[in-house]
Amino acid sequence: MTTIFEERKAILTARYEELISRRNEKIPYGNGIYDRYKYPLLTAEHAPLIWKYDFNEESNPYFSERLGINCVFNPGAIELDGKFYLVARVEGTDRKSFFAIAESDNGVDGFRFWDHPVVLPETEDPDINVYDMRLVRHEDGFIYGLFCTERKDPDAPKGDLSSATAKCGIARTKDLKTWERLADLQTKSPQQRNVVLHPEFIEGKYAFYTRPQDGFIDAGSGGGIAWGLSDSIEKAVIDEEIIVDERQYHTIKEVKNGQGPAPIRTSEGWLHIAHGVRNTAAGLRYVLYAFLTDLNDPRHIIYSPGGHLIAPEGEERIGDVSNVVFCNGVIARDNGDVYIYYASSDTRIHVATTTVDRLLDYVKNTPKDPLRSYACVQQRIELINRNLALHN
Ligand code: M1P
Repeated sequence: MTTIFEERKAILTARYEELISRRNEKIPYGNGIYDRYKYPLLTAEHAPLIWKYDFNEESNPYFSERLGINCVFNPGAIELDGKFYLVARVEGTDRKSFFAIAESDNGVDGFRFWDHPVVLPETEDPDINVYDMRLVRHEDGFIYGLFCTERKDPDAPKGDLSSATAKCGIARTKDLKTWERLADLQTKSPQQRNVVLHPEFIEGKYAFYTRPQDGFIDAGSGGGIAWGLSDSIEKAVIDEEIIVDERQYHTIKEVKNGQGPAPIRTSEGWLHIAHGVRNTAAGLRYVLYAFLTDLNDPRHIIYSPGGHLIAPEGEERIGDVSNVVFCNGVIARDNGDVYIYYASSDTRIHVATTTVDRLLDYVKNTPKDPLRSYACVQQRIELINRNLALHN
């Protein structure tokens, strides 16, 4: 007679394999800028069963979950030897996040997690939570992972169990398997999230995109995406942060913004993907946007299209933190193909595919945000009139 353990194990294993081997489908008739796909690439269901279940029938006769996974989101991304790797933020049902690597041959489906999550060494001041790793292959020869390290605020009044501090943690690797932890980034700003390492030295120094913020959630007086240089990466210190991309009233980035992955080097400039946040009666809304900076001076914006590049759509709009898309991973291949890995509503991971040429066309030819309704109408009328003139 088949036991409950055997039956459940067989069914769940078969369902898992079916999910992992499901082919993805490009959704036809996109917006011309990028293509979306039918299925998310990674969800909590993609976590290997050996992460969650005790496979010993004696200690787990009902084949019950022992260590649940809540969601899988906000991945860093890198291509190594022709394979696509995501370092996903995996959140257990205990609310703690950790990093885990999933790999795929084609970047749009077949992502399978490695057996073991990343073992990220701690500093002397242990992280309580780590998340949102940006992977960067730096010209110094290392692959760096910059991430948010969160700890309880030591100055919080007694009884306040929510106040936290966010800093940028730094680790490096050559193979994604063994990680060396370096000192957390030091800046003058009280808190940092969304810190990204620029892939090249600038003036012989390590260059960082930062996001100064006054509090854990609020950017407060932090003006937007900033930039700073450090002599060292082992003990990185930024003395001065200058604003690269400012937050603005009544735009998609009124409340906050943050650099996404490290920018892509193109013949016409550094291509950036970032997130912008506005407030609504239903809470914060996170969208992605793009801009181009000068090849020789990556802190100087040369094209800044108005509006969002990607906003949450359909099921993407719903999840643990609804109405959010967030991107901290992109892969730009030598042939010009670009894979934008984004997460929706802090719950699951998707991909949008495009090319460097299409993105350059987008950033160069999409009008800037004119910042006023009247000016927006003028902008649209110009487009309409140019189109009508073509038919007369
Ligand atoms: O919940 C939405 C996002 O919130 C934070 O981003 P930001 O610092 O820009 O507000 C991050 O915690 C991110 O992980 C999360 O997806």
